[in-house]
Amino acid sequence: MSAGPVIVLGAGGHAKVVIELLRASGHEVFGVLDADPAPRAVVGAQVIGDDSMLESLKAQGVTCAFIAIGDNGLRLRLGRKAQKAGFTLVNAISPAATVSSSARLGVGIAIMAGAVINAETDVHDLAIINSGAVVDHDGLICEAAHVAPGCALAGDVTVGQRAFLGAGCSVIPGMKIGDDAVIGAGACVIREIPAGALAMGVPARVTGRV
Ligand code: JB3
Repeated sequence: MSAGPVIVLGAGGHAKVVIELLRASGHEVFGVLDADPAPRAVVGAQVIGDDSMLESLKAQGVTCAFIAIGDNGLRLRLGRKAQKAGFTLVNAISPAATVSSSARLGVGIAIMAGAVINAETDVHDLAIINSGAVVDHDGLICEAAHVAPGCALAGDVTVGQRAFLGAGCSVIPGMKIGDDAVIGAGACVIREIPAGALAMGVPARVTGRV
């Protein structure tokens, strides 16, 4: 069910996926705002300007927005800026994703094709659960975290705000990954990862700070 036309912020690769998700889930995509306002199409949606256009869009009856930018910190800032400007953040959830009826979702969330969100998991605002990623029961994905394609999070895993789990990493039950942490692609997390840490490998070891 569409909540009204949606303005998409960001015109890169992530936006291509998100625009297709929004359309597939029944939303009308009004257009795209990008830091590079050059007129161009993004999977058929038109770049119409930059973020300075947000106010004028409201006057045109556009009151919904989606922040389609992969940089977690920037996505969070832009999401809160859009909300402060009076926009409602919608979710972009693939019809080919599996989301438990007991899962609790915030707003501005992207859940791609093949993703699985299991029972009683919380996904907070502006998070990304990317293609084929699994977040099992009782998980907590904090705001603006990004779980990249093919990740496998067992039960009761916490991923902190703005944290990034690289493609294909796995996390054993009960692990906590701190805010702003970065986990390398293919890593296997078997111990807690502190906030702001860079960890990689099998098993994942902290190799530095982000
Ligand atoms: O890993 C996967 C499957 N996807 C990645 C995604 C989650 O993140 C993807 O491979 C990329 O790593 C990244 O996608 P994204 O964010 O589309 O990357 P990029 O191609 O750099 O596009 C970012 C867009 O945001 C660019 O077009 C910038 O001009 C634009 N941008 C930067 N700052 C902004 C702003 N747009 C607006 N509206 N406002 C800004 O402040």
